[in-house]
Amino acid sequence: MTSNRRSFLRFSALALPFAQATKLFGKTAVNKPIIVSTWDSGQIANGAAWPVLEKGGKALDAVEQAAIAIENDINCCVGLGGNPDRDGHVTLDACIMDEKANCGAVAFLERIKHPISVARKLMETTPHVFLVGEGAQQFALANGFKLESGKLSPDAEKSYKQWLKKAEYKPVINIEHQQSHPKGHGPFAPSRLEDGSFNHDTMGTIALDASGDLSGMCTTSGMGFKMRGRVGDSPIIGAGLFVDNEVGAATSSGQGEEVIRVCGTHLVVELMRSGLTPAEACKKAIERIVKPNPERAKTFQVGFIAINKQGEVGAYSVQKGFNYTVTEKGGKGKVFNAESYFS
Ligand code: SD4
Repeated sequence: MTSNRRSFLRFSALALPFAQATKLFGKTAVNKPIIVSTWDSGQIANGAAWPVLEKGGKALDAVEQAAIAIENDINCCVGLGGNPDRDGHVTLDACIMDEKANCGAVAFLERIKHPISVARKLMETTPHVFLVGEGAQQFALANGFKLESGKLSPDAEKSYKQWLKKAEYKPVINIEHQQSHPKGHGPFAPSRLEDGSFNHDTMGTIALDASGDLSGMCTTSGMGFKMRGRVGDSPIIGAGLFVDNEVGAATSSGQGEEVIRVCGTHLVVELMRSGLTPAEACKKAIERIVKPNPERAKTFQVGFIAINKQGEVGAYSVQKGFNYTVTEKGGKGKVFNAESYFS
């Protein structure tokens, strides 16, 4: 269910924190458990995670369940059903972080269905934080993850064929001439897809559990038709996801390069540490992204969502159209439109 914009504005996260902590007998009541995911497809993620939180389970387990559910779903932008890179391969990026600053990440991972669980395995069984490409795949196989076929989903295959035609990109053939091609190293991942929508729908989820602990995850197939080997913000701790159990958590979706440039989610959490509400922190971080080149910022989308230790939620994006799903008491996910820099 999508809330209409006007009714949302009355409860605008900027005017009033969405899940405002209430004062009870002089004490601030913490709004928990609560889970927030990017986009309205966050309904799928939150729906799978809520049973964990509802039973008093850990935020870490809840966010992993959120990721698994969306990685199982066939959609443009998460999991093996997502759009491929420009050479026709789906490559997955994901990361996870818990309340003790433990974290794990994988990037450029091929033919493994649940990158989030590989990231968690890495976090829990090795001293490392980040594995990429072939090494990440080897680690997954060594830990019992199955090697999938590598076949594109029917939707992704269709979109890829259309994109190939339009971009006039000839994968593999003559790849050695790419540098002298008029397009240089391009074509690059388009900001927008054929239907005009922005080229992303990454799933980021952050949760506060009944014990008051925070965790988060971010999982994506990255920008469709990206250059082979390109990695965005999603698997990078501090860019696509950051959790600090003393302060709050944040995650992002959108054009990853812009988030990496400002260490986006780390910035959001540090702004909350300095006293800003989640909504104010997301807004300030978006302003930092826009500021160096407001004209260029008109061409891309970035959205942040954040939660603090009180269970207050906020979001903000560069362009309108970014929404997010909040699930709390009662377990029914509600979708909200984020305020944006450009209207
Ligand atoms: C990236 N942030 O790779 C991701 C894009 C996205 O669905 O949102 N993908 O830059």
